Amino acid sequence: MNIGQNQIEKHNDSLLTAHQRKLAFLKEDWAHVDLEAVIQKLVDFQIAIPSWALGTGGTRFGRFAITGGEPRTIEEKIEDVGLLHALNGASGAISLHIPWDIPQNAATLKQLAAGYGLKFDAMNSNTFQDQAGSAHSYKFGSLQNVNKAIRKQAIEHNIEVIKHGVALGSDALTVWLADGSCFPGQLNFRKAFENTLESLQEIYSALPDDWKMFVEYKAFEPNFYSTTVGDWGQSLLYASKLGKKAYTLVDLGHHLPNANIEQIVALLLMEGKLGGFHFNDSKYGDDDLTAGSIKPYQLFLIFNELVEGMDAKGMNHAKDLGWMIDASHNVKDPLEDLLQSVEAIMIAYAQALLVDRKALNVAQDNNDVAKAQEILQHTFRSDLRALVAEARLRAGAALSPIGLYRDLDVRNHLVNHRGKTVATGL
Ligand code: PSV
Ligand code: MN
Ligand code: MN
Repeated sequence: MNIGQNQIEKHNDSLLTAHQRKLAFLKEDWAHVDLEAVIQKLVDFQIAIPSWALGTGGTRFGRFAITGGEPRTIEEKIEDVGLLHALNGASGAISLHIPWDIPQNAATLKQLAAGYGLKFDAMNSNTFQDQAGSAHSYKFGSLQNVNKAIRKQAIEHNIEVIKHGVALGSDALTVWLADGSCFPGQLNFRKAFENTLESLQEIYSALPDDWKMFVEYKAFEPNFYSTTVGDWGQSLLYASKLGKKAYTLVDLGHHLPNANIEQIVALLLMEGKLGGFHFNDSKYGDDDLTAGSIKPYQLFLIFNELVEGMDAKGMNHAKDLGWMIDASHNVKDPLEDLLQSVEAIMIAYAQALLVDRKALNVAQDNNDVAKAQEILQHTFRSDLRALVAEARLRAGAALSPIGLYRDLDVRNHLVNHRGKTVATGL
């Protein structure tokens, strides 16, 4: 299904007067700020959609698929991200997970994606599940495994993923390892680290010069005693030892409860070792809920550090880090959920762009704690949705992406076309 420009224009016309009223109010309220520059930054900002989030998620207790129409092939996954991008103008990339996705004809896929204005974002490898027909099992880890042949299989898989990525025009590999142990004594931590580092070094040496490697960390699950890339310190250690193409990837759901993620982000950025994000939200663990649905203030505080740190280093907000969603949805239409995540991320970014940074610096230098808090909460509590909507309007997208998605009955079109299919993946 394609959403036509005329359908978007008709939708926008019906909402334009109300939108302009809200925007005019914001322009008056923020007259002292260059709002045009802020809107342009919002237009430029793109958030990659993971191919595995386009189908209904589940838990180990079961999966309740939506009414159907889930993508059956990579082509249909690209089509879904194309729909999202047409609706919000901010989802201009897809992130693939191998072998959940098997990109057979890269040139055709590239062409298809380009037709929707999409690029291929970071490629993800999978050494956390055994695949049918593979020689070795990852039951006791992949890159850390005590068995060299198993490590080799995992290394080769990652190199294969890089090759797929090169053919598709991607420029990053995300390595997330389930490696770790479930019981004390199971693993020699030092040897596990050394094996993992050695394996990562082999993968790193297969990385093209203009590629990045993102080392994703996670505190727990599926291993529940130790994880071999368990926190940002361990990820940073691997990334530093690997070299300048290796970075830490922060998945918001991968921390122990109440971790100060914004501080982690600030320090990684300071060290030039922050690679990118997997956005999601959580109440308890790696819940993979809609970004901003539980802790929107945390999301804003993270973006506040990002804007501050990236500006201090003269970095390009849109290009210099990897922005990805990593979410799952057990009870919502995945496409609606993804639209909500992108909206929440854009709002947090807009809020961070509007923080009165000079005043904040002065408050910090004077130890004026109350003032510093006032400054942050002033933008956090400002309703900036019209700014984000204006960015969408200028990008040729919809003022209300979910509104248009529902008005056009997109899900039913997909069901009619694809049937009651359930996507592959988690
Ligand atoms: C692991 O929990 C993770 O966050 C990694 O990024 C995986 O690749 C992804 O989820 C798979 O769902
Ligand atoms: Mn992740
Ligand atoms: Mn995760």
